[in-house]
Amino acid sequence: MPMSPSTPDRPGAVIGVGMVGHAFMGAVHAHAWRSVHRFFDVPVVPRLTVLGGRDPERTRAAAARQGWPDVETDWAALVARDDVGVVDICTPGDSHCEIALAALAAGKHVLCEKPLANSVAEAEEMAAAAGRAAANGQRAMVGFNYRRVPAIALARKLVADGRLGTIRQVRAAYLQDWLADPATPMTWRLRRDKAGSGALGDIAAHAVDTAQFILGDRITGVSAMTETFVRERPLSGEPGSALGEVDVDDCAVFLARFTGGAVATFEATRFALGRKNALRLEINGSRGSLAFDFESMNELSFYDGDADPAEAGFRRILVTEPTHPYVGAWWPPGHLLGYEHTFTHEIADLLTAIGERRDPEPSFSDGLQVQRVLQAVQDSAGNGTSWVGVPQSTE
Ligand code: SOE
Repeated sequence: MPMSPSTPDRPGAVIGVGMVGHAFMGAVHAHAWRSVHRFFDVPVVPRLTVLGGRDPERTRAAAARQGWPDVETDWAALVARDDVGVVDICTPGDSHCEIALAALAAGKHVLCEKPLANSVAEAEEMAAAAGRAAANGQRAMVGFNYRRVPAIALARKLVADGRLGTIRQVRAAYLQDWLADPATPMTWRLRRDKAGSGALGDIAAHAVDTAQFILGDRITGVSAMTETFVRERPLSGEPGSALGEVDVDDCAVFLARFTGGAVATFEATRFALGRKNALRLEINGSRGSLAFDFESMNELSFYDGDADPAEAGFRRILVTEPTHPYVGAWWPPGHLLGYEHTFTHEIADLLTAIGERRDPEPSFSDGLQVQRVLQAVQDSAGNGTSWVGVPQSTE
């Protein structure tokens, strides 16, 4: 039976999920929607209802693989369906705003992949629409999944508990290498009209959200540099393919300040040969330090500055105890989690917020704030690294 988005907390409530987009992000989201209620005690059980995609054949094939009973080739038809209570947007950034606004207008809850939009103006519209829809019991969340790595959630707790003292410095880097070869063909991620920006929106956005999440603080300004190393790429993998222009950044490097006084460096690149998905953070406070690398995502290194200097040193915490964030729902200690679990956690948190009738985090307002940081980076890079303030939201 179709469920109204505003009445999700009946015992045994079921909510229909309509997902738009079925490539890498769609596949990992579908995995999470399929399994979340089998591990987490969520107040609303998701029912995979319909998959949206433009190409009928490819969408039907993806639906069969991912477990969707129905498909729509027009996202507007998917959003309008009565049996859809939550719309999950896994498309390139150029369609996030349009789909999210339509879904909110149709009374649905929304989960939208990151970055929230391709521009601050779009993100503002989305945050405003989500704010209005909240009064109708609708929830909107942006998918910054790395917040849901247990080690990252533990890092936030250690900072909040004061174990690091006053935070002074942050070193954040998101390093990948899948574009290092100039022969790698064009993709939508290398087109400004589709993706908004390059490494900046794709992966620096994660580093910004994750650092702000751990510190419980926001960036106030940046000084930035971006570079495009390979300005033309083959349009396809075929020999002799024509070349297309790359009009986004290949790497972004910037300094930042936080409202609480911490200073930070950020680096995002898809040219760091040998680094596959290394989201790295090192945080130094007056009482201790933390270090994390997603390529060893089940570990967090902690240096306790209060320890006897004779015995002090970075201590590797294996974040697999049932008392660690999210871990109790999974396997016994030492039985490691992976990338896909972060999405299951994200969706468990969204369903919990829906059931508890409160705004989920990160909200569309949080997504807008990250978008403002990305814009400040672009403005600064365009002005020869000048300092650019990040407007602080009043929402
Ligand atoms: C590609 O760089 C990508 O898939 C990002 O788009 C994701 O957000 C990140 O989690 C992994 O890398």
